[in-house]
Amino acid sequence: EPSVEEARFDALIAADSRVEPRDWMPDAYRRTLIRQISQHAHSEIIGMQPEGNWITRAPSLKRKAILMAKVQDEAGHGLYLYSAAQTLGITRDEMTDQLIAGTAKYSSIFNYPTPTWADMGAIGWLVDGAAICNQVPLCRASYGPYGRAMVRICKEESFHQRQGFEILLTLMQGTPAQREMAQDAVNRWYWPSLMMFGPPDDQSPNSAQSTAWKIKRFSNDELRQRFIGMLVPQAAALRIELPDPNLRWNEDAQRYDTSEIDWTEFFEVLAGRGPMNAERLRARREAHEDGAWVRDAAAEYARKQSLRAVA
Ligand code: FAQ
Repeated sequence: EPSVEEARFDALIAADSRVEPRDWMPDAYRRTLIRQISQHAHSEIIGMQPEGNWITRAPSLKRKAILMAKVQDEAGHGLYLYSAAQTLGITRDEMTDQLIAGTAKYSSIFNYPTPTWADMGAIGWLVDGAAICNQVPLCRASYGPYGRAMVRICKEESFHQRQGFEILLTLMQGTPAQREMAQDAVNRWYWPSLMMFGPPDDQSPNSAQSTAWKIKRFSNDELRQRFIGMLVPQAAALRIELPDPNLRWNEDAQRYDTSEIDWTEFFEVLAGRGPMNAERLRARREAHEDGAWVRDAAAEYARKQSLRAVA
């Protein structure tokens, strides 16, 4: 026999209504949301690094201004998401400590290097493209603060994806060396971008419960398929090749056939052994330490303001 609160929670979920911070919720629902939202926030913050790497070397003033705006948007996304997670009872400090200590997960995709300018195009097109496919359904996630944060984030991701596409388009209309650079970047980012959707459905321990709670609306493999379907015509427009010789539409199965994803690589990256994991954490720790004086100054300012309020 469920308690009155539990029955009310179940009814909210069944009615496709929103759960709000002050509503009663099962502990496991709260924990799952803290896990997913904090991982998502960390991804945005760590995700500033691969592109931040090119701000000083963008090929024109206009490209530099666009890239700076994009990287700032990512910081903003991280902040909305940390705020959404805080409504569930975890503090920003706790989340930061977990990230700095290396115990928190963040998206596998940000553990790959960005050796060329074309990587800025491939990240926008593929990484932001995958982020949109995954996050549009999250706008309807059952937890109110998360779903609402997603609405604005998705609008900004759409702009990010267009700017990536446009970088690649410009390169593909350039010299043979520029076309080669664009193709090489897509070759390197394509498979990791497919891994962003998470493990295959039969190896996804959280999916069943998160779907029942209407946090997830589609499975990892369904969203991966939807993403491939979005890429195929765009790749044709770019005249760029997706690096999978077995990629073709299967009319009978009504899905794309693909080569096998290298899940060993995915799990290696999750275990901290991707090409850039150590460097990403090192840079994050250093930035946190370098920012200590800002936090101290802000705390001191708040202390003085509160004294003034009393006086
Ligand atoms: N990387 O049972 P499931 C962006 C973990 S977009 C690392 O299927 P779930 C925008 C998973 O956490 C990127 N870990 O898990 C941007 C779980 O581990 P746990 C961020 C992964 O949660 C663009 C375990 O594997 N987006 O930042 C990954 O039901 C450009 C088992 O997996 C989001 O976070 C992975 N790829 O489904 C920024 C979206 N995949 O926690 C800058 C929100 C799975 O049990 C530049 N998150 N794992 O220890 C989600 O939609 C879900 O959490 C999934 C995973 C779909 C990622």
